[in-house]
Amino acid sequence: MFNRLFGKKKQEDKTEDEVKLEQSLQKTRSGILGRISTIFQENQITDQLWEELEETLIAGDVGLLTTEELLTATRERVNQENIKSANDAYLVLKQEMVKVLLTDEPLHIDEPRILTVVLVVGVNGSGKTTSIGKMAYYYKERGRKVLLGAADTFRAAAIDQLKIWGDRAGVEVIAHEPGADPGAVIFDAMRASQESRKADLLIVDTAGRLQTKYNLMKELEKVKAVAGKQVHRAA
Ligand SMILES: Nc1nc2c(ncn2[C@@H]2O[C@H](COP(=O)(O)OP(=O)(O)OP(=O)(O)O)[C@@H](O)[C@H]2O)c(=O)[nH]1
Ligand SMILES: [Mg+2]
Repeated sequence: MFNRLFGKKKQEDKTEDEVKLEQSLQKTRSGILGRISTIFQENQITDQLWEELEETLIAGDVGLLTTEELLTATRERVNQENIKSANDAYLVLKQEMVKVLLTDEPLHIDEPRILTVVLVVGVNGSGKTTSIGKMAYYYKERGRKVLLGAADTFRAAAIDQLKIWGDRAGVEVIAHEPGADPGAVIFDAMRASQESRKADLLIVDTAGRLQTKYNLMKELEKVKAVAGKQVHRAA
């Protein structure tokens, strides 16, 4: 489709809209999932495909161990299930990726009257704040006393974004100023949950980060430690 739309036209003959669309498609194709999809579109199931996949996963910060796990599991299934088409192999890879993301450990969230803290972490733009808004509404509707903690003090407007979700769900947000120490925010949010607000579910928003950013990961450890000191369980 990409080639059909753009391949035959010279760059200077393209309209402004066509150039914009082409640029957006390039962006998708250059992301890790786009690159993986291209590998499976352009190759048969050969050693070269697996090598390119390995390089792409590692270059995309998936991590050595997880890359090896994914490759081994996908290749084994492709062999065992006698899969011949690269497209089917791609579906197997996707299933194996989902398995890596799923965890066997359930969230211990359904124990009323015990303060449960959910620390929401993840890479930038992965839907943390939106999910917190949905969770706040879901649990409030089910009778929990929910409080939100705005520990994403890094991104401008993150606090306001969480407050909008808090208003929608009808739950209070404990926040400091932008740039404040996230550890201090969670400390106050914990205290408010246990004392003045008597909440039984505290959901804490954090700034998005890649797992490769050492200092930001250290900061999360500290935030988790602050929470862990004061509660029965921090998830
Ligand atoms: N289609 C779809 N879009 C979503 C979903 N969840 C979040 N989004 C959108 O994804 C974008 C990022 O969502 P956020 O909730 O701000 O993500 P975040 O992880 O808090 O982002 P950072 O705080 O910047 O790391 C927003 O435009 C959301 O509307 C979802 O389940 N489906
Ligand atoms: Mg956010």
